[in-house]
This record gives sequence, structure tokens and C-alpha cells, in this order.
Amino acid sequence: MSTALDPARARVASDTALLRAMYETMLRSREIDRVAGAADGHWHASEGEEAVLAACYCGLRDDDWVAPHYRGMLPAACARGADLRRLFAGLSGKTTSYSRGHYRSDVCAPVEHRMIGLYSGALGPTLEYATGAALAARLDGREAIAIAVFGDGTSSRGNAHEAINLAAVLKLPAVFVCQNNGFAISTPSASGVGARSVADRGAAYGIPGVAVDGNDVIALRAVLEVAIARARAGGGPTLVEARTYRVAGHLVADPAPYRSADEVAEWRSRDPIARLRSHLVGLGLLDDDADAALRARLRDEVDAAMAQAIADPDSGPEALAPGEVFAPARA
Ligand SMILES: Cc1ncc(C[n+]2csc(CCOP(=O)(O)OP(=O)(O)O)c2C)c(N)n1
Repeated sequence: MSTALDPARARVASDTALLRAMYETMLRSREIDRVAGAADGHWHASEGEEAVLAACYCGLRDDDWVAPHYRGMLPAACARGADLRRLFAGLSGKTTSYSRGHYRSDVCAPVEHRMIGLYSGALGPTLEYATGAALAARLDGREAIAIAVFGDGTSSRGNAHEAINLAAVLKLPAVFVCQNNGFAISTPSASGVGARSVADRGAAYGIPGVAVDGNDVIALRAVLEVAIARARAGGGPTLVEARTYRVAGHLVADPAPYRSADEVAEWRSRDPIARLRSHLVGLGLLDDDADAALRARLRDEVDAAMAQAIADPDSGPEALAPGEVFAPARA
């Protein structure tokens, strides 16, 4: 695995379209956190974890399946082409939401964009659904893959192990990415993961397990490109552990008294957005004016999407009748 990484890194570091798409996804995610966090104390912010979202959800094929972690679900859906106004409408059960009020959009992604949601409050099933999607992709014979993203806490669930094991046994075209932000609510990752690391568990499943700096979007994307190519080529799944940090509380209402301010400040200084910005400036792809214009455009877009969603009609009982809400789109 490591021998293939340096060329992958060099390719990613010079892929102008991908770098721009990832930067925009990261900035949009932070704007979404700003707006959704102000509206909802139960919001799970992704601040500091944006490199994982950008690396996992940009540059995939339209027929790939993605099963995102709930922390980053909306930026993931945007990267897949979903409409942010409809996603915001899904935070409060509006009729304009993708699920027409059936499910919250931050746990349940639009299936028409080949996205898999939690469909309940339980953590872990998304990995099983992703394994199923990878099996379907194999049967379709189109070299599509399924990518599942999940937290370090979720990685210790029984169904997570079953899903990765089955994908390994059947050599399915899947990539499992642990968005390891250091905590499961207030439990530090080191207290919840019995193995030396999440990546180390790859050996037990008989698949590559790769740990990578989750705040370095280029390094992470390079690891993912190798894993995705391996999956498409029939080589089976890879377990990637993206090591990052949950700068935000577990949810907006969490003051997170279980960690020190110094620890948070230290991780804030490793901001993944600032890191990619420096790279883009170094390549001559961005300057202060262009950056300010991009940030202003995204801020306006996100503000407008929330204002429209708030003005949208609430769904009533008639909207909750069984229908075609979750009929999967066939690309
Ligand atoms: C099966 C199950 N157990 C427990 C919970 C309660 N719960 C909700 S979020 C969460 C923390 C999950 O941590 P992690 O997977 O690391 O994701 P993070 O919130 O850190 O991004 C827990 C334990 C749940 N929703 N489902």
C-alpha cells in the first residue's frame, strides 16, 4: 500500500479541479455548521473535521454509493449534488425536504444521490448497508464502489465488525473510513477502542488498515484514491482511519468540560482549511481577494438556503403517508 501512496499524493496535490472542489466543500461545511448550529442546539458540528468530508465525498463517480457519518451528512450530500435548501428543510420536517418530513436530513441522506442514511438513531447499521450496496455494485458489474464513513465510537459496534468482515470475506468493492475525532460523546477514543488503533483492526479482518492524518486533506485523499482503485479493481475493501479532532462539542449544547481548553486550542491551530488554503496559494490557484469572494459567496448561499427552508411549509399528517420516499434511484 505504501509504495503506491507517493504517486497518489503527488497526483492529488496537483489536481486543480479536485483541490478546488475539496476546498469549497470544506468552507461550505463550516458555513453549514455556523447556520445550523445557531438554529439547533442538537446540531453535531464538523468543525476541524472538514478534511475528512472533503476527501471522502468529492471526486466520486455518480454511481458510487456513500454512507456518511451523521457528523458531516449535509456537506456530504452537497458534494453529491443535493440541494442545501431541501437539506435544511429536512432538519425541521418541512414538506420541501427530501424525505417530505419522514426523517431528519442530518441522519438520513437523499437516496436519489445514491446516499445511505441511518434510518434510525442507532449507530452501526450504515456499515452494513454499505456492505450491501457494495455487493449490489459487484452484481451490477459496473465497478462502482461503496464508501462508509463512521466515528471511532461506532467502529466498536458489533454490526460494524460484521459489515467489514463480510466485505473482506467477499472481497467487495468497499472502503471503510473511520472519522476518528478522538471522542464518542465524552469517552476518549483511547478508552473506547480496545485495539492499538482502529487501523490495526484491518489485520484482523485480513484487509489493509491505514492510519493517516485526517487534517491533511491531500494525504488522506491519496490514501483513499489507492483504496478506491483497489476496490474498483476487485482487490477488496480497505479500512482507513482518518485521525482528526472534534473541535466542537459532541453537539452544540455540549460545553465539553471533559477536556482542556489547551487541547482544543492546539487542534484548532491544525485547522485543515487553513492548511489547504496555504497549498492553493502556493500553487497560485488562490489569493486573498479570490478567497474572500469565495467565502462571501458560500456564506450568502448558505444563509439564503436556511432562510428559504425556514419559510417552507411544515409537513402535516398527510405528508407522512407511506410513499416512494425511499425508492432507490437507478442510475
Ligand atoms: C447503537 C447506539 N449506541 C449509542 C448511541 C448514542 N450515541 C449517539 S452519538 C454517540 C457517539 C458516537 O461516537 P462516534 O461514533 O465516535 O461519532 P462522533 O459523535 O464522535 O462523531 C453515541 C454513543 C446510538 N445513537 N446508537
